[in-house]
Amino acid sequence: MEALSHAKHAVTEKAHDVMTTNAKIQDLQRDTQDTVKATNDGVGQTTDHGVKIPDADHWLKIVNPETGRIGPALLEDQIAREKIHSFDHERIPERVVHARGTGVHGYFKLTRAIPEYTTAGVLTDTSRTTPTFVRFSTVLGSRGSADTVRDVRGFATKFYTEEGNWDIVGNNIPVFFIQDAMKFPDVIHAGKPEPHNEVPQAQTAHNNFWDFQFLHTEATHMFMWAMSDRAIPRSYRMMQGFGVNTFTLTNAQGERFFVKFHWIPELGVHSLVWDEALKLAGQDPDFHRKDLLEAIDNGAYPLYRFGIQVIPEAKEHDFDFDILDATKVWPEDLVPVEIIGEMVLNRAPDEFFPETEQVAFCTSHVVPGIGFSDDPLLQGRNFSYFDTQITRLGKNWQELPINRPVCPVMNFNRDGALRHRISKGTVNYWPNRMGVAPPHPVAQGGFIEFQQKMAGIKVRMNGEKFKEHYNQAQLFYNSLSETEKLHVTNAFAFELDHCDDPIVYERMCLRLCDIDYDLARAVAEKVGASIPDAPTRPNHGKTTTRLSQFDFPPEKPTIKSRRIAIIIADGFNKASFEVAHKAIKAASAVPFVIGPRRGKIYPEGAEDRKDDSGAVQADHHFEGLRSTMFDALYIPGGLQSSIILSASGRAIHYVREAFGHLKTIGAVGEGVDFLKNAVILPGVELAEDLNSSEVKVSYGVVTQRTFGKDDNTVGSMVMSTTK
Ligand code: HDD
Repeated sequence: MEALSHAKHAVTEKAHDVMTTNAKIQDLQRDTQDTVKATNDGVGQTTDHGVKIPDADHWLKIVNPETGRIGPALLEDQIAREKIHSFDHERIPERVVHARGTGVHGYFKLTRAIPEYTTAGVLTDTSRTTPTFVRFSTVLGSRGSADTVRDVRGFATKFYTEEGNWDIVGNNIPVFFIQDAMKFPDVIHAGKPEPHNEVPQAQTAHNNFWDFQFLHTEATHMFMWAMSDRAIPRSYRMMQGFGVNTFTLTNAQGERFFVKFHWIPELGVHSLVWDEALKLAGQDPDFHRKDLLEAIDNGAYPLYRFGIQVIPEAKEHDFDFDILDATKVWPEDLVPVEIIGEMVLNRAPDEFFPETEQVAFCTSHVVPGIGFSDDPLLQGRNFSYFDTQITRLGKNWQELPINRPVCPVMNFNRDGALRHRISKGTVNYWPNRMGVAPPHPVAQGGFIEFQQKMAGIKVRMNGEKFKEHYNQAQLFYNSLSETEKLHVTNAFAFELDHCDDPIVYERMCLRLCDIDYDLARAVAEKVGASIPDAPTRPNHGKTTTRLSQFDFPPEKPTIKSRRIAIIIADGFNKASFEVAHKAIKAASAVPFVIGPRRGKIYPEGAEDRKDDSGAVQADHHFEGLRSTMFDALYIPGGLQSSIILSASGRAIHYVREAFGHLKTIGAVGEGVDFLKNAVILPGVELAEDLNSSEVKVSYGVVTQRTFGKDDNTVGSMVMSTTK
């Protein structure tokens, strides 16, 4: 995969640098050391204090000049010691949540100015290009865990605006498990590996997680999302992002609006199927990370529309839910999303640790014109993020290259471990006799808090409407397609099967009765739980739009950047190979040749392997890169090839597995015979029979992904909406 994807580079490195630079990239160049150039320029290795190193491989030792025997290593070797000291301290604490992640650079363009809502420059000046850095993550797994586990995905964006950094620290699911930040340690402890044996890794399928979910009823809406296909995305490029919490915008007239932030991928929302996700976790734990980098490498830059939902202050109480409750969505039929901008991700970091690992987000980082609401989850988050960065990165974490703003920074916060900045001058306090560094009046861009009228008594509670926990859980479930509902059922069945304490799975099935009785019955039947004869709470039956991911197809039908395996063996038909290969490339998808061996595969007429002029190089063999790594398969014609493939258990498994994962499979000529041999199931029929010159590669809307007439098309490659 690597070798091939590099061969596919759409842009040269130099052109790429010109195309993808921005104010933040230029800022980072100050600290970037080009080790490749350093070698070419004859700059060899030095110690950290700059002394040239004579030998980077051998510790200083005593040698017996007579026997030539090497004696003990000498502690005096300051060069070797420095290398080991540095290595011994390479690790910093991983993030307490969202430890596993990957980041990339990009930029944000405002397409519609919104001065009616806010004074923020980044949301009112359409001439600006604002640099961004985005880190995608899973929540529960440790830093080395797999990408495709069932989990919420983090979607954190740092905007380097002209007025300072603005962070939207969001997820790919619009709601959260808890309403009040004080519960965060509990929900995370319950989900992370259990305390006595540190098992399981990166899984919610265990007693403690589901024990907490039952007892903590406000989590109900969120766990329905976590059991849906949203928690196993096909790609970071194909999932939505949500700010989740309610923020505020304030305009020049001092009017305040409540706001929720949305990212919507141009490519649409797509997921893996569970079996695929499980297998990928072993076959390629870096699947999502590599997918993102491969797309950027190939110039298929991910693009997300930026949207806002806005509620004027006067309408705060017009809803049957509290708009400050992070366990609730603002249904889009009540509050439509207004698209006002877009973000393009177009550059991989130069080095993972200083950029992706050291990037540090804070919900409290907003710029003038954007503010907070009294959402009790957000209020606690505003404390927690800043605090955790101090443990992870030290007091001066905001000076790190990836975190520092592109606008001037001046204040009298000073000293502390690893201070980088050197401030000149004789004073480090305000006010000072020279008038150095005065605060900025609001008229000159100083940040202003909204002047909110407050009165009340101290209590430990939340608003009255926070007490309702089931309506939107039902709304979400009811709004899913039948396929998605089935996947939710299967997800619960998997998770609760991994809970061996009957209290846990029995209670959870009871809880499902509060949401949907059919769902509860189906899960209880599978996991051996008993449920009442009737629902404990009737399903209100309401639905809404844009909760099902079927409501988010690609903006334009496209298979750009999709990976398609062409399966061949010796004796394949060259014409039908080439027509598909060309069509796949023309559609900007990525073809991979998969054969019985990584090497030359000989076409019809050259099966004796003597003439290699028409041979095609296979990129991988069947066991090297499995069908799980691809979005679709194509099998060209060729009698001998078909016979070899039909006799190969591996090849048959390849096709069957892809079929089981609901992938599009195209075949022509004798390739169809192999396909029929591999997948003979009752009710399965080929959608179309084309000859090789008619091969089409396209995107179409496919709702039911079995191998029948209306779905997977043989001969033409049609990607489905949920894959
Ligand atoms: Fe959080 C990290 C998203 C609630 C405390 N959170 C973190 C990251 C994301 C989120 C995407 C990773 C950022 C990165 O890539 O570096 N968190 C959310 C969302 C929440 C949420 C969408 C609900 C709306 N978080 C939440 C609460 C608390 C925290 C209620 C604490 C009271 N989150 C943290 C943290 C982390 C974090 C401990 C760990 C690493 C970090 O902050 O930088 O402070």
